Amino acid sequence: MNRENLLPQNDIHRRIIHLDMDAFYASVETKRHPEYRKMALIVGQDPRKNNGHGVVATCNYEARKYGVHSAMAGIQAVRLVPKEKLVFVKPDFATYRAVSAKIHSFMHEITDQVESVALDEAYLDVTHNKVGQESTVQLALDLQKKIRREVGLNSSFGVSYNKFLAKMGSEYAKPFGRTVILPSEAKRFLGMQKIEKFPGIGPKTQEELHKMGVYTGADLQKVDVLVLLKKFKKMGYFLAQHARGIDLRPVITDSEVNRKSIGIERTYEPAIYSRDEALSKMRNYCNYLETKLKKRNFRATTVVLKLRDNDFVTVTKRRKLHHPSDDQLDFYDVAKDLFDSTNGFLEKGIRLLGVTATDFEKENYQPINLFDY
Ligand code: TTP
Ligand code: MG
Ligand code: MG
Repeated sequence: MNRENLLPQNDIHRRIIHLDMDAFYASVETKRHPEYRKMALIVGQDPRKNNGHGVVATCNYEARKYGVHSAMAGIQAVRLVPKEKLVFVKPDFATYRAVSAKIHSFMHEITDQVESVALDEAYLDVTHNKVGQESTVQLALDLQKKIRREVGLNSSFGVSYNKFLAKMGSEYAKPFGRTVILPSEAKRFLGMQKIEKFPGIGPKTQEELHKMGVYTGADLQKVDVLVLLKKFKKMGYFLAQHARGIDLRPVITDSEVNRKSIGIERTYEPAIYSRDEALSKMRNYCNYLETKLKKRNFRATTVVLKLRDNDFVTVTKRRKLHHPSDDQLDFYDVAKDLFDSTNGFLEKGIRLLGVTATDFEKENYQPINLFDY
């Protein structure tokens, strides 16, 4: 068996931008207080005025030179930075939210396929965009320029064919970074990265990987998929994909979050004539659906299969699950049964294939899941 078959097929046809503001809160504060421009500015309570309490929310790049970083105890920052260079500013979330809203409005001028990850960061799927710009890089540059012009702040972006690579890209050349990772360059780019830079690899996994002699993406690329699966279970599955530049997670728009069903469909040209090929696509879809549902803490009770043949004959078939689920295997079992209960599609050729999970039941507790990232 070719072990690469364990992994989903790569999709290199999307155009994704990840944009992240540089030292976001700190930059907003520097703009408001230009007199602090040359200082090491920390956003957070000043521990010297607060009985030693306080945490660094973020700091400017001047402070980072001294080793200060987000989530560090404020008191430690006081030890690291010379007194005359250090300034603390209390966070002002109302302003950060307002600036964030403005930045988002610029993004929505380009596309509504915007997924906010935090106040200062979002993914944009610009495969189809409102401005009809062919060049993704130009779109990203224009957005970066507009943010700088209109709100006076710097950002960094990554451009690639999936979220994982776009995010790696925006981190890569911070601050004021502009990184483009083409499909042909992905493997080499990832090979160069330390595994600490891979989003989703926590300190424990890093340690385990180091024990296996894995320090870089190139090392990770050499580890057999089965070894990763056995050792890290589901996380290993994602590690193997990421090392190869595979990430099928869609951009989930903020409005979609409230939608009542989640589905994915694709058209095929040439059409699909093989059952195995159709089932393999469906397996990828179900994997997608699981990720999307888990992210929102939803479980579906119904699966819908959609097929269209070369004569544009379309059917949708739906079936209830035995129990509410967010498990791709449950979706796949039902989708496969539904598929096998149709007639004539493979002979005619399938030009559209889709699977939807619907009739949600929201879990009222949030299980801690290491694989949600
Ligand atoms: P980040 O984008 O992680 O950091 P940043 O924008 O300050 O710096 P960078 O140039 O490296 O992107 O986080 C965005 C904002 O979220 C940050 O300005 C402050 C806030 N934040 C916290 O409050 N606590 C944290 O632990 C982190 C990481 C961020
Ligand atoms: Mg940032
Ligand atoms: Mg961020």
